[in-house]
Amino acid sequence: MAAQIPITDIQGDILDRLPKDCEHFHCFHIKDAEKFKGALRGLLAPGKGMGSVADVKDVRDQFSKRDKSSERQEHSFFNIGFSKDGIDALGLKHKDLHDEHFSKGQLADAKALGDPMADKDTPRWEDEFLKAASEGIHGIILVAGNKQNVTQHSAEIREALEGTGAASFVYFLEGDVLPGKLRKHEHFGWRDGISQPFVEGYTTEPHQEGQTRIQPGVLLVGAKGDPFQSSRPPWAVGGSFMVFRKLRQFVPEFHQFLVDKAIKESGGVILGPDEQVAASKLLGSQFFGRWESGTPLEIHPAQDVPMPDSQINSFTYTKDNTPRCPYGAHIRKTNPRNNIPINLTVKSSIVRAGIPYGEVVEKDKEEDNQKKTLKDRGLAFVAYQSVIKHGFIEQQIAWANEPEFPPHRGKTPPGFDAIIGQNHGQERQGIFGIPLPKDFVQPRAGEYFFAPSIPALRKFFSKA
Ligand code: N7H
Repeated sequence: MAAQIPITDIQGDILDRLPKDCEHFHCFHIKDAEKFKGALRGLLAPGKGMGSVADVKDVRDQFSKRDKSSERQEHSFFNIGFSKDGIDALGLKHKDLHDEHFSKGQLADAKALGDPMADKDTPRWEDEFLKAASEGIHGIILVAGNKQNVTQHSAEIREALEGTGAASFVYFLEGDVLPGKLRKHEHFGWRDGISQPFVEGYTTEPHQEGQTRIQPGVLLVGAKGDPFQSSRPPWAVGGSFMVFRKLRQFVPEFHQFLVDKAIKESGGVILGPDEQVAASKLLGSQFFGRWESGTPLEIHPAQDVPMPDSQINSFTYTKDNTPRCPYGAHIRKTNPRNNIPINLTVKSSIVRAGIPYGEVVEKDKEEDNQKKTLKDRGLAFVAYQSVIKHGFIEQQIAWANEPEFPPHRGKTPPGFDAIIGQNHGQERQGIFGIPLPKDFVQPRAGEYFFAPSIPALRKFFSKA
């Protein structure tokens, strides 16, 4: 039996997410493989900020012990992943990973993912990213932590790679946690990043009843539970596939849609302003399966009763004709828990490590008044898994985009996932058969990367 991969060897974003107030995503193109390997070896030296799972744990332990009145501790870590072309550019063979989606790349998958298309082969992604993709995206560097440190750390890393002629930087995205009361929430206003799988041998917080319990090989290539454990090349062991997607959110339109719908669903009864807010919040929460505070509808279906984090993930689904949490709610679609045989839920689990990007919609300012998105904002979505087909692809195509999923009781099918379900930009039905006139989330960029273990980065991806 393979020994457990030590936490000092695994890149930190994969299991427990790099601690982040701010995160820079730098996509790069390798110009000179030998120079790149030399520069990367330098970046892997102690003190240069490569963050392992062990480093993340230390920072989190310090956070929890610190005097709450003091400033947040300054830190910054970086992690790195390679695309199929990047792996080949360094003299390894991406085909040895035996991952069909990684070998295709995300651009080629966009149509099957349901993305709106500009023509038969090209998704309606942003020009800047499509241009970078045509030049060749070989990898991504994530720099995460406290904003000031991230800015400085990013500049040092860019200098080490660009200044030496090893690589050029072809695409950049900055994510920032939302300010003030919206911290821990995403742009629609709902709390995010609550539910992650419980990883045997790694997760240190107590297991919550109902939380999906997985073997490490669902996330880590070559670890116990990886379905292709025996056929992975040595340079891949301890790594993970990272799905990166820039998902634009249409916030004023989403909120207006909820208000309009709530008024319509009231059956002609005139609602006062407070009732409108309450009705639209209920409907929005039914779309997510959680209230804005994160409380699951399965536990509190009628009102938002904030719960401690230690209990917020502790539930399974009842399979009734009139369920407490709609079958088509985002969290029931993407983690159906006991709604399907548990081995299937386990197999398709992912760790999500995204961060919002763009400014919040300000109340009573232009976008809020016009109920129209004028600025680019959304989620820099990041997910880790050992087999892309089992994780992200299953969740997006077979679950979110499949109106009959999950198995349900009652006459109305679950519908498309109202948050991320896609039908090439065409109208589709969400929960309760409600027609969704617009995609409130639209993909703008994306690629698949492989984030190797830290020893593999030293031995196979870099040299002195
Ligand atoms: Fe989703 N959101 O911030 O509004 N997501 N998600 N997601 N998502 C979840 O449980 C959101 C996206 C999953 O274990 C919550 O942490 C937004 C994609 C999974 O019970 C909220 C976008 C995929 C879960 C959001 C987006 C997933 C989950 C509830 C796009 C996969 C855990 C908080 C802009 C293909 C479910 C929480 C569980 C939860 C939001 C995208 C997957 C609020 C805005 C593309 C597995």
